[in-house]
Amino acid sequence: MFKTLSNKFDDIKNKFFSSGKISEKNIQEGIEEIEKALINADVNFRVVKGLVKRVKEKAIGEELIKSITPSQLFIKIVNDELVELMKTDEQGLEITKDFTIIMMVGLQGSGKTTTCGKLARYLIKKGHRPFLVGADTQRPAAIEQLKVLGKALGEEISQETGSEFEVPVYSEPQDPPPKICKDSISLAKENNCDVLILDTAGRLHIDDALMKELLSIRKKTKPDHVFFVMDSMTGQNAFDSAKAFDEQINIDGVVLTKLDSDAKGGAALSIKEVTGKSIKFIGVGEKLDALEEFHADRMASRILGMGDVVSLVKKAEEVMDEEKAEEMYQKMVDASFTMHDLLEQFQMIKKMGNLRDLMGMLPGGLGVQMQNADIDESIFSRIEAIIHSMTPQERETPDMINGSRKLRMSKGSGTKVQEVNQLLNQFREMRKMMQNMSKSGMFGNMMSGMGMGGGLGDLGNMMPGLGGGSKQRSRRKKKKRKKK
Ligand SMILES: Nc1nc2c(ncn2[C@@H]2O[C@H](COP(=O)(O)OP(=O)(O)O)[C@@H](O)[C@H]2O)c(=O)[nH]1
Ligand SMILES: [Mg+2]
Repeated sequence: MFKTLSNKFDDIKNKFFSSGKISEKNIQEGIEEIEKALINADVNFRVVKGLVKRVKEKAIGEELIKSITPSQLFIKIVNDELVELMKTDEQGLEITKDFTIIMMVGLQGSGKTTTCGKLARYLIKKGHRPFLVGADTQRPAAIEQLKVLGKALGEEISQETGSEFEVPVYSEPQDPPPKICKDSISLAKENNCDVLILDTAGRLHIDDALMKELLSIRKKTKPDHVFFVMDSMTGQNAFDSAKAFDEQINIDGVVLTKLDSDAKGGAALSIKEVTGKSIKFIGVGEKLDALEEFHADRMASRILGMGDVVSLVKKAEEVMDEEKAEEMYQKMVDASFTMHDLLEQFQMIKKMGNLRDLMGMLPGGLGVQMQNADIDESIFSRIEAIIHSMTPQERETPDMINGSRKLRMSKGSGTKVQEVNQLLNQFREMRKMMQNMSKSGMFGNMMSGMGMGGGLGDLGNMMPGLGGGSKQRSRRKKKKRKKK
């Protein structure tokens, strides 16, 4: 995501703004480079002009505050402008009514059907019961696709909660789409669902028949939200379709898909300015969990190559319950963290999904580096196997593990003795680090600590859960303080 831009911004930062000093000439040249970078990344021309002008005014006009380095200030100015460009009033989707109707529209292949499934998952996680409606009778496969998504989602949730969960998918391919949608309202209510998600047909180009159909669906169902699903890779044409859809059926937000495969990122920066509509969600993969609420500030720091620490923390929080986090935190502070806890951490990380994606969110070059560095995911299973081959006592006090015990573990886990050694060494190092950190009160910096791969060894880089925990704790502490 945004490889072109973030690489370029990295170059610019190094070339012009790496030293503490900054001159008007630096600024001028840096800004010109930024302008080129944005144009190359397919950011709308008008948007680039506006941004460059504002950055220039601010950079030249601004008192370069002494407390931070001028170059940091410059980066901050650019960052703030990027945020301003993409800023939205509200993030994600807050359901406030007893019954809510969401309608998805967009060109064929933009990702409507997939997004319906993802959105259903997002809403279930927030405690809602979605009802999916296949109103794309143009392509019979589209209804089947929606059914497959609904079934997979139902299975995922059932497995997670241990009780039967179903995501109803309704369609009646013989009926006209507006009737299907209209009929689905009472069906959804009968099924005790509180959110209706309408998956409509798309075309390769805007056409009158489609617009008529969509308008009729809109009239018959009076949706609370109409989301335009837009493929981020389609470039400038996508804006014209967004505008056309808006003029004819009135959209109130955009879901920008396929950002995972869009190296340029121009669309994310231009949509708001060009169409006046905010991005609500972004699609970052084909799977059901690959949907994120859109946050302008996080997106800006991704683009500037500062990683996306906040997203990572959130993801960690999602899989880690608060009590567990508290417990882990205490253990780290007392340095009573054991191999057993490490195993639990691993299981949590696994739940967070693909390691490579997670690495991409780490700040600085490191994340990208790790992402490119062919992460061997099997290392998790091997470490787990080693820990499993330990006795409970050994897990509690790894220091007792001697040569013959190591040999037994390596045999039991099917790994090399070197690997056992490596794990024990890294674990020791990590514990030492935790002790030092808790002594110096540095736990707040744990998240950035994840970036310090060198010190923590591979383990450090694999333990985002820990950072999530300490962050959560400090936030809760703040809340408590507020109450007092
Ligand atoms: N990589 C990636 N692929 C996506 C994303 N969203 C959708 N797709 C893929 O894009 C293709 C078209 O999606 P679909 O939902 O059928 O589009 P529709 O015609 O608008 O309903 C499918 O192959 C999806 O798997 C995304 O965020 N990332
Ligand atoms: Mg579809």
